[in-house]
Amino acid sequence: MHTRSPIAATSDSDMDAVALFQPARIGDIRIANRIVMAPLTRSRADEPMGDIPGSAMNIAYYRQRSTAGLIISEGTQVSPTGKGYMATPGIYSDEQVEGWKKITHAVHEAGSKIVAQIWHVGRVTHPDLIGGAQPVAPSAVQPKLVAYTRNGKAEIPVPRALSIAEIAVIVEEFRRGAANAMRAGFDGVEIHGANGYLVDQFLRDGANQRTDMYGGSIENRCRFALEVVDAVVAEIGAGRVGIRLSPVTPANDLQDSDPQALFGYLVDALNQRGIAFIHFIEGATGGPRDVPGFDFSAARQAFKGTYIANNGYDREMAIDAVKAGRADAVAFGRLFIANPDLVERLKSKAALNQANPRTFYSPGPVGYIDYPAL
Ligand code: 8OZ
Repeated sequence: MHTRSPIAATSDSDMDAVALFQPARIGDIRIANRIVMAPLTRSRADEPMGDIPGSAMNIAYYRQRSTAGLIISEGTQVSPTGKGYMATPGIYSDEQVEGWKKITHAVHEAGSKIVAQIWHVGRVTHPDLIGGAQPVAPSAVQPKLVAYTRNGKAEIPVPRALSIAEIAVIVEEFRRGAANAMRAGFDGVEIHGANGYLVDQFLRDGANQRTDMYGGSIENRCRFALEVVDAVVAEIGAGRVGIRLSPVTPANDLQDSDPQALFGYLVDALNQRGIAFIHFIEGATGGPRDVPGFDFSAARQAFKGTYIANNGYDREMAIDAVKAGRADAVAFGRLFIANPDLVERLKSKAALNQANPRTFYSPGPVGYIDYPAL
């Protein structure tokens, strides 16, 4: 007799029955499986021409990975001063939109979906990366970080605190980034609210020492994030908007005194806005998962939209998380760098290529489009 128990469904013979490999819907976006390619900075845009994506190599890279149910693009800055690394692509100029069009077209042709990660680094940059300007932030609090620029390694300076008028301009830049993303053929956007960049700098009290309506109370520290969300939602609709959050990561020298209260409030506020997804980095970005301070399963229960889980997942963890309902989808970063056909490899339990960190941010095709498929 042939029965289909959940146990049998996880055996290699019947992978299509495993929830991780089944179709789903993220807001208004239909996805072919619940495997998500995480946003990955690769520093291979055309910097001299104006941080433009869409070279043949960029197109090949995304096309190769288009069996993911959803691709989240590398972080794409919403303005020239929102840039924190060499050769990251922007989404503020018409030339950048034209470049992104080639990528979204290739991804759609291959049957996948792609959202743009819209990004402003705030204080995590250096004047050499932003035309000589002083980096901006909620408050003049210097992170202990170095930047890599054309002139080598350099200490990141003290940022300048944004005025209220300047904050409104940046909210509009995010709105324009979302509008440009739709013009470029993306299926939606992910607001980069994680890893110590500008949105996160407003959220967490390690960087936000403001005494106006954007600082102090949790409500005030969430104001910028929610203004960005509201502007983007007004522009493209809540069903195509997500946000990435990292409540407990120490990445980019940012901390908070009470992540549970802060991000608990934020999740409730995002719920009210009906956005499509929250993409949670569970733990320290690219590091340990068991960092105290925030209850991810409570957030999963509280949030009505799609919960995308990320950070250190392997095949078994991902299958189990989706099967048990701890996540709706799972995002993989490093595994997608090294395995263009990750979905097929996870289905067939094939061996995985290992990513080479030395080529994560190096120019050129090596370590970018030359990882072998099965
Ligand atoms: C690694 C290198 C450069 C950027 C992030 C966008 O931490 C990044 C990033 C990661 O979210």
